Amino acid sequence: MALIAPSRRLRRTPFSRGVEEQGVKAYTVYNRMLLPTMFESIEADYAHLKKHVQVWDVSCERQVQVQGPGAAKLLQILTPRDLRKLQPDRGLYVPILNQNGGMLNDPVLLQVDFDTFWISIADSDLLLWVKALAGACGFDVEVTEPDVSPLAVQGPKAEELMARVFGDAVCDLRFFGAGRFRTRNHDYVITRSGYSKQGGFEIYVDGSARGMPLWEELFEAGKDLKVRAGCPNLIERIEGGLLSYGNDMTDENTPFECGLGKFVDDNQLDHCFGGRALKEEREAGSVQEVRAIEITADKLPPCDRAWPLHLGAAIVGQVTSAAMSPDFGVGVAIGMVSRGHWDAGTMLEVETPEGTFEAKVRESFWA
Ligand code: THG
Repeated sequence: MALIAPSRRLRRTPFSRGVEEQGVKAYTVYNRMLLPTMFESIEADYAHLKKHVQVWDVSCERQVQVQGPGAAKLLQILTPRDLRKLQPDRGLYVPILNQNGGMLNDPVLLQVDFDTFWISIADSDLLLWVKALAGACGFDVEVTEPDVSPLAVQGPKAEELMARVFGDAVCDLRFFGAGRFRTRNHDYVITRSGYSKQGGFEIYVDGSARGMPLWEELFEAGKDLKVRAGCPNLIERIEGGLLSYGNDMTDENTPFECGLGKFVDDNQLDHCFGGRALKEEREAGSVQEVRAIEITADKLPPCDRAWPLHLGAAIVGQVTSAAMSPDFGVGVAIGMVSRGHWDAGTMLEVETPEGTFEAKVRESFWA
């Protein structure tokens, strides 16, 4: 593929210099910002992530800050998840829906102060939607994009590295737990979360000027742990069933179709965007659902368009992300499959630009 031309529109991050010093080989664009996708190779990055610890520049997970007396009320109409579960010491994964119940984003929500919240967004312009809603409905809030850039520390040795920099107490965080931890005279919001299944943390770096010093501190502390710069890994996240907004779901899909029904609370459906559509879908059942798909192939092209799933002449779904898995020895994929064809074990065929392959619907890749 041709290069993507750098420009001011394609925002650099507080860590871009460090990422480039460590030899980033490919970037994608996410929220109009640079997101590394490869250092050594996707396969080598994958093997390292599963064994050691990596530091990821995920600044592109921009924060939509909602602050003010009306913040909690505004947030509750944005999502069908019951936000009474939200507390300063715990983040929540929250679907955000349009009027039809279509997914607008699938962010992580944090309460960083009494009336201050950060929505850590996936790749869609949620800032505009929240600003417009707040303004049009007269909520007493300010909606901004603060100078906050998440830095993820992921992999089996993430605890060891984080404890060295932030102290042992950081290891007491539970999954999606949040707290403030100090290094070099500054308290950072840190959560036990991140876009991998290898375990790890996310540091919300407030203030771009703190970026490179913290980056260097982490690499200095982790030398003997073989710490490397890394990034969300295509193979690992497909194996782990982590969905990618814009790839595996769009505003054409509901949270039920995306397997995110456990983040929909029925008692919220009268009060949030998309609630009515979700009630109807609960009654009628979904017409398609996201599934893990195993592909029998030796080689797969990049999945940069939807690949139709066939059962004979009929199209019964599409594959939306795919890669060859070194550990499983097959192609691993995520797709949407029509009702009647989504049971684990169902055999289909997937049509890629480089050939048609056998595709098997699976419960997941780890169970
Ligand atoms: N961290 C932060 N912000 C983010 C992401 C992140 N913004 C963009 C994107 N990732 C949002 N999407 C996801 C998708 C999955 C998860 C988090 C964010 C995730 N899911 C858990 C899982 O599937 O195992 C389940 C979460 C739960 O059970 O509550 O972690 O990664 N800051």
